[in-house]
Amino acid sequence: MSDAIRLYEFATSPNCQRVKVVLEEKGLAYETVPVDLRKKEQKDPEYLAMNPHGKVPVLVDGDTVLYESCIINEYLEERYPNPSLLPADPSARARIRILIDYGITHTNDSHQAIRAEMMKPEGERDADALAAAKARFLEELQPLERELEGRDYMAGDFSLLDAAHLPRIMRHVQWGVLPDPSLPRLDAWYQRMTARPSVRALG
Ligand SMILES: N[C@@H](CCC(=O)N[C@@H](CS)C(=O)NCC(=O)O)C(=O)O
Repeated sequence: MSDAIRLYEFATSPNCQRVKVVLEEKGLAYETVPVDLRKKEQKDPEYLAMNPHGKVPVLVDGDTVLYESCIINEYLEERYPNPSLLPADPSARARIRILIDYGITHTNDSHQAIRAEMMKPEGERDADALAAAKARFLEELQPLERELEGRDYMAGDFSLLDAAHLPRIMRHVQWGVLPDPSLPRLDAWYQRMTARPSVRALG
């Protein structure tokens, strides 16, 4: 195997896409190693030796073996600071981390409830449960909508914050949950994001 950065991924995994966007934005040379989640390859002993949680992604950079997508992205930012995807000011960085945590952690229950319904065949979905989860999810996106007031990206310039949120938002666009009239700035942001080469590279 070459010395290039390796990303162990399942191509449609949002957690992998989050890292891929950052690798692309930074113009880093990397190769992807497919891990077939359907075959449970993420639970193979050799894979568990890299990530004891048995999940994708894993990033290997020389002797460094990392898991957890947001932590991988922080590593990439520190190891390869140009172009920078975090502002210099520690307060602004902390604010970005709060919003990353908010978007991923605090919208997770409603996201998972929508996902659970969308994974069912259409005729078997619980319409009431789906509607309730959608309403909650849309409401929980309002803080991100507010961040976008007068801004092209969530922290002004494109940052790890946008990369963190893109994959989940993308899923909800595919499911028809988004766009929603209550979140017009988020829709404009999404259009901007999907025009970026790093996002187009996701395929
Ligand atoms: N917090 C982890 C979550 C990773 C995760 O849940 N990955 C999913 C795919 S999106 C996975 O590997 N699922 C397979 C499994 O849990 O067995 C991260 O951000 O990297």
